[in-house]
Amino acid sequence: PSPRTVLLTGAAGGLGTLMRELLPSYGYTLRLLDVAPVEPLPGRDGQEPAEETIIADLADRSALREAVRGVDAVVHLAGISLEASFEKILRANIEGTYNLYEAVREEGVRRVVFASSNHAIGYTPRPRDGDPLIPVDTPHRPDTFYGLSKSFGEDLAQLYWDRHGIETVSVRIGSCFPEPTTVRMLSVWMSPADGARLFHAALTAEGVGHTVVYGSSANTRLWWDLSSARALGYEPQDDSEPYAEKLIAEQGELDPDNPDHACVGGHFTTNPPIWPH
Ligand code: NAI
Ligand code: 15L
Repeated sequence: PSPRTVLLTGAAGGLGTLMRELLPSYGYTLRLLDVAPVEPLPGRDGQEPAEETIIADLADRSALREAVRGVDAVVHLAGISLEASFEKILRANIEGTYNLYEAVREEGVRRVVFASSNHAIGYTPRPRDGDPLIPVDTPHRPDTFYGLSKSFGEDLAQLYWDRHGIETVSVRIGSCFPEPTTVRMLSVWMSPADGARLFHAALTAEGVGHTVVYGSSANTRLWWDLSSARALGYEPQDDSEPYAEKLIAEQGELDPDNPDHACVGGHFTTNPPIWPH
């Protein structure tokens, strides 16, 4: 049976807020978890019952057990989403994801959708004209401690499948924001609507074991191979190309001699943005 009740971790964040808006139309009832306050969605104040919300840190294992109790699946977005000290990444992303999988195992939840990132393979050279798309089994080449934590999360998911039979789709998300704002994002952008399509496919496809997919729209300038995502039933509907002319006029084409533009991870490989908290 397809999952109906889904725990959405990281619900107060950017992607969490977008998925909170979009996933219910696929028939899911969401339970929300974040360490930060989860605000009412704009325009919905008092109009309908708010989703069940749990304010808890991923370090709190008893809160995680309660949060996953009775859900059909987890969409795991919570964590540090930029570069930070190893100690911070260790606590939130590495131990935090381990704590979540332990709660999932203990409570018998069958499936997780894990928000991995392109930064798990960030030092992979970006394809130039005529190069093949980057395959999903390309080796991990994390560009930051942040990217390293996503490599860890993918391996953890593999372990929990092989040892405990817990299914995961690890989605190496490119950039999921309302619109692409850089020339790099023309290649890696995932529209929020395609993000919801992909998460829905990842929640409902049968027999996924541990499957790794790239998360992006059907961009004309795509860098990676979406075939494992399409095999789940994902049919992206969007393409960043309508934004290309304006962005290239403002920023120029990606410069082959600029190290910021050499690899998939972009400026994460040279000067990563730091988590502000
Ligand atoms: P975000 O930074 O806006 O949201 C992350 C949320 O996780 C925040 O609300 C934060 O309070 C929560 N969080 C952080 N540490 C926590 C902890 N210890 N316990 C409980 N909650 C905690 O990030 P965004 O953009 O929404 O990304 C969501 C997820 O998707 C992250 O795991 C990120 O690494 C991943 N991702 C996002 C991409 C994007 O384009 N938005 C690209 C690739 C990966
Ligand atoms: C990520 O993993 C970040 O969480 C997100 O904020 C973006 O920077 C994205 O990668 C990207 O590569 O654009």
